[in-house]
Amino acid sequence: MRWPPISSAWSNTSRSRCEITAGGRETVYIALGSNLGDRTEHLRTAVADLAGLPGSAVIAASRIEETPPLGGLDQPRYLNQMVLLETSMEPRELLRACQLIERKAGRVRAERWGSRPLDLDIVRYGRRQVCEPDLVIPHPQLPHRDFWLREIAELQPYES
Ligand code: A4P
Ligand code: MG
Repeated sequence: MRWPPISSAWSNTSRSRCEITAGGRETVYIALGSNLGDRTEHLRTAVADLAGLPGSAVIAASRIEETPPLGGLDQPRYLNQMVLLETSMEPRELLRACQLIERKAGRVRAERWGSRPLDLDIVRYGRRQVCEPDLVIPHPQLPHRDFWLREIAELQPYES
């Protein structure tokens, strides 16, 4: 698939998407979603938690946008956001860390695509492709989620 143009705000830097950066770090897109509780606070805390992961830094973030729930379930609207993380964590290690951050936000896994205080999806991990029962990268929903593509196009440099 073709990627949307990189945001001009950080295309001037030496970084480009999906490259392996200095120190063996990779650039990773992580999608955040929340439709239960204090949605803004869940996203804010999650970005801070991602920034605090070992060997990791949040480089860019999109604005937060409200989206109608996908999946045909009767549930509240979502707040969604995309972040670009630079990390030396391996994909599976990063998945485990994301699941811990979800749990900290009070996430209990119930029905698929059900309401949740926090959902973290690894959308892309460098150029890596992973196809395992519990981890698929790039995320299979990427081509179907307009708001993810829009948020990737709108990434702005992140300052904590
Ligand atoms: N898993 C596999 N690949 C990945 C990956 N790349 N990133 C596995 C993260 N997890 C991955 O996920 C189920 C399993 O997917 C995990 O155990 C992990 O090993 P989950 O988060 O427990 O369940 P889920 O989120 O309900 O399912 P899934 O398939 O991840 O759905 P999505 O794509 O996360 O969609 N509507 C709006 N407007 N905005 C949303 O953000 N999100 C969903 C959930 C539904 N509707 C939405 C939104
Ligand atoms: Mg998910």
